[in-house]
Amino acid sequence: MVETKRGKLILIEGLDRTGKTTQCELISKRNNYKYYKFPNRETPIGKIINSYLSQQNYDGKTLSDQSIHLLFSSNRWELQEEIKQNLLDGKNIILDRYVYSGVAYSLAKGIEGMDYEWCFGCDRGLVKPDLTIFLINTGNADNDGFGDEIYEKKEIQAKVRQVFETIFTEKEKKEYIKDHFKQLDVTGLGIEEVYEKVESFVKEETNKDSNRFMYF
Ligand code: DGP
Repeated sequence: MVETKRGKLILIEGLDRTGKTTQCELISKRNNYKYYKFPNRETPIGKIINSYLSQQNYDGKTLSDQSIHLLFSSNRWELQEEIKQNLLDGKNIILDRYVYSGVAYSLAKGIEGMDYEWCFGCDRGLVKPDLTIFLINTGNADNDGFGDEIYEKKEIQAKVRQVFETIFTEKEKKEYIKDHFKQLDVTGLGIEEVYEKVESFVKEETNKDSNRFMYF
């Protein structure tokens, strides 16, 4: 019996408004990748997250920082079996945000007791991407293009950015960064220019043999 080659798990991470969703959709459409966006706002937990982000029924007062952190993580766990099964069935997957956003947005709040280990703890055991592409944009330092969601503020984005950088330069394992991580500065680039680079990273990874799953 021929064993099915498992699919690749590729993640695009970055701050708000760096073009992650556009790039994920293009990769999905043009390379036949299955697309998962986190938070997934359609699940029961996702609906609470959406309500928190858009500051409707929940906000920072009615839902504690710890609770919302755990809900974001649960949202990833809700879809974990489905993601793993798709990979085992040989399907390639592109992820729009995942564990690193979970850690970065919560850590940026600077809440006592919510340190890196705490923030990271509930995501331990999730399948780790074969490749993480981190998009940075040094051009959107003002509020242009930000909507009304809870984190879409200049000061918060600046802190999140610092935390992302700390994660990728200090916290994540050096072997992972060397073999499974690419940073891409998209400042001033058009959609197709960014796509060309993202696609080259994706293709390079797709051509590598799939090995055993890695886990956070
Ligand atoms: P998006 O749909 O990609 O625009 O993400 C919605 C917002 O939620 C965005 O400001 C980033 C934030 N976010 C995404 N994932 C997480 C997470 O796991 N934890 C926290 N605290 N925030 C997150």
